[in-house]
Amino acid sequence: MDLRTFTAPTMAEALQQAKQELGPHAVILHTRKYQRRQWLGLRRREVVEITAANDLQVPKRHCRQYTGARPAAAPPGPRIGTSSAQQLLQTPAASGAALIGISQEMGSLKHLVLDLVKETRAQRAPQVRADLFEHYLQLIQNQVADELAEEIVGNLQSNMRPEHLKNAGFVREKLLEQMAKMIPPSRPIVRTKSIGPHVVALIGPTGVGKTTTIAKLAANLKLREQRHVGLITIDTYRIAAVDQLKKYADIIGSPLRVVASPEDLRDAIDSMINCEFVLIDTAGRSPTDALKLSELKSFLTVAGPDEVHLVLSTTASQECIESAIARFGEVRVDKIIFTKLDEAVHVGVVLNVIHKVNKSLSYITTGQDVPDDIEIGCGRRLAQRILSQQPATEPTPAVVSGTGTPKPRMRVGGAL
Ligand SMILES: Nc1nc2c(ncn2[C@@H]2O[C@H](COP(=O)(O)OP(=O)(O)OP(=O)(O)O)[C@@H](O)[C@H]2O)c(=O)[nH]1
Ligand SMILES: [Mg+2]
Repeated sequence: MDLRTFTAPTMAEALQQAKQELGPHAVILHTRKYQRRQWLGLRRREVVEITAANDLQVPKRHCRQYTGARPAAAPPGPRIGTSSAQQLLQTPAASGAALIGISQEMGSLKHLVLDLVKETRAQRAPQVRADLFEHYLQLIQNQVADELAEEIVGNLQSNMRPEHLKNAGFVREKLLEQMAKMIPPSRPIVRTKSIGPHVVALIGPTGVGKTTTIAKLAANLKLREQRHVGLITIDTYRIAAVDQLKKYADIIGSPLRVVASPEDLRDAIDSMINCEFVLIDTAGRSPTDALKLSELKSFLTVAGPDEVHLVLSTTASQECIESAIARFGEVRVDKIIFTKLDEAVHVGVVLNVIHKVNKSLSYITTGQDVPDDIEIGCGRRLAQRILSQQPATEPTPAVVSGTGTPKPRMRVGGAL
């Protein structure tokens, strides 16, 4: 075997040399690019190096499908000169080198695009000071709406002395404050009456986490705050839906009533007169299904709940979320619960929506674990999530405004 190394300014020239010297049956074993110093080391030039050999059998790589039969003997690998340069690039070493090249190109393209985005953004937001631009960009990258990000950073600019803008920790703190101010104060469930249950209904699109959130709320109220909690479901469309809540009710030790008509709902609430809280689960409705929404409205009119929380998933687009708020708003929406923050790539959308519709954020949910993955919708913690896109670092407030001692973790979600 004749093994040789060829160097040239380009891959094509190096291949040409290899072909000339080793003949048409040469096989490429390795390729690399490096910088060669010239002019007493002051200048550098890129050089392509190919290691090739003649008279070498390289098994061809090909996709194998399992047929039960032994694979046939591999045919010899491609050779220089037998066909085009494309064939040369199909050898393992050449395709490896090509992949490295492509990934380097992708890396530099990514930087280029990022620089371009920054430049475009800077042009579109000339009022944002250069030393606050990174913060502005961070908000935008976490899907905080452009105008909101400008407002937040603008407030920061006008409320801070220029010498403080260089103190990153201080700026971050002020940024958190500004963002938290954009969110109406959170309003978790609080019972104000002394007789009869405080009735809370959860409504919202399909699959957003209504039933799971009811279970989290009920478990926290019952097990951590020792409150009497009753559960009602009007989701009779699917047997599985009733089963799901029944399992939670059994584990928590709360009564459950399943109702099929608005009149039954009133009876069910009246039968729970000894409960301090009654939580009503509803079937998921498409915001475009006018009939089901009007049916939901009749249930709520009869039930007259103290609070109606609209449950929305953070994983949906802002457009879908806004359309859901508009449609469910026709039924009744007092507060909003955002679910699945653990799955959201960017949580800026929560800030945009809550600020826009000016409803209070009662809770956020952060996973499937009942009862742990729920928090009061605190503006500051939401702001922390947006700035870090990581779990917030400050202690979690009690789920309901009470002061119950936390009970050991209970996992029932996975069992269903
Ligand atoms: N990752 C994550 N999953 C969640 C969260 N909350 C609920 N889920 C999951 O979302 C799925 C749907 O939850 P459900 O509680 O059944 O949703 P729903 O709104 O009651 O659904 P319908 O009654 O069919 O409208 C389940 O797999 C839950 O475990 C959350 O905060 N994070
Ligand atoms: Mg449900």
